[in-house]
Amino acid sequence: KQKGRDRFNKNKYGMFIHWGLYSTFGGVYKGEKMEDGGTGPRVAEWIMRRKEIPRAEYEKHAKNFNPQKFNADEWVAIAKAAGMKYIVMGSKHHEGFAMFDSKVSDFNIVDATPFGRDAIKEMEIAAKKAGLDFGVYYSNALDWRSGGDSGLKDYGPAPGIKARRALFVNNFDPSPVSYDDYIKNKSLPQVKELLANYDLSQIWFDTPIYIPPKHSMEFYQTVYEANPEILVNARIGNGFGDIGTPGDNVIPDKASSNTWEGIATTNHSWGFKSYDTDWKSPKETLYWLIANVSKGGNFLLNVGPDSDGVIPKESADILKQVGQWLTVNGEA
Ligand code: JFZ
Repeated sequence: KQKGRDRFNKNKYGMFIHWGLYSTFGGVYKGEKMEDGGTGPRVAEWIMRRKEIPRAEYEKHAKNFNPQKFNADEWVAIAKAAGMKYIVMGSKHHEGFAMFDSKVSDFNIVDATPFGRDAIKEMEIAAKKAGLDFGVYYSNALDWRSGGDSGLKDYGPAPGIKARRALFVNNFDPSPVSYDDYIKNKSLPQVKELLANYDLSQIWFDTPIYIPPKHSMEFYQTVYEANPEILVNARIGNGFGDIGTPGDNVIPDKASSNTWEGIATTNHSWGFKSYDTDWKSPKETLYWLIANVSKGGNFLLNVGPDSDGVIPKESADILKQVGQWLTVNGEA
């Protein structure tokens, strides 16, 4: 993996994109915000779990997903102006909705929405055209729509994980399949689709709460066999992975020569949260970038486009101002 690793380490600064069906809610369900009742994280992409929206009800919202202002070249231009060298875009979050053309499940952006376009393909093309590396986030371990019970009953917590994370489970409306069936029939096949149909520099797996080592191993092997230079992050679970993550919005104390990537949000949510206007200033953002990069890591900074397909102007402006600083100081 030396080539992939060298490329990743040289890139240093990237754009994380959280965009999905959850973006149509903007953190509000039936007039109630994330903060009004419920348990679990208050980040907007968690609305299904936090408001305990049944799957049959949740899927109806795909009809509302019609981001007519989405323009991949514009998003890539923002990343470029920010001085970023790569993009990691959400291809399926815990809600189970694929943002790409999937034959494995029709709960996807092409088949289930009036929009009908493959957002991952458009972004892959635009990124490549601009000379940026392109990777995807894929929630392999958690899927509240078709992920069984997230592995809780079948396997229990993965080694080293505390059991109190029961809130990761869709116990409000469990899907009838077993965890093994979900991995075999949806999660792994969709990862194979991504590997076959898109040219990826990395895959960002997530939330290895109950996934057993044998399945983490299967994902690692699947990516490796498709292309050994594609890096996967440590959240593939159970000690596998090429890229370490210190934690969400965490800067490590010490420098390290390992391959790692700090991640942070521009406000307090990954997915679009209509009422969160508490943006990190350009100075604060620059601090995050320098704090991570000076310690030998990469920095992946998130934006949460809205359901029209627009990256909130405030965050785009902040990113561009940081980019200007990089240009003036000869780093971009
Ligand atoms: C996960 C997701 O649940 C969240 O929605 C978002 O996509 C984020 C990037 O990743 O959240 C996590 C996962 C792991 C930790 C914290 C939040 N962790 O290990 O500290």
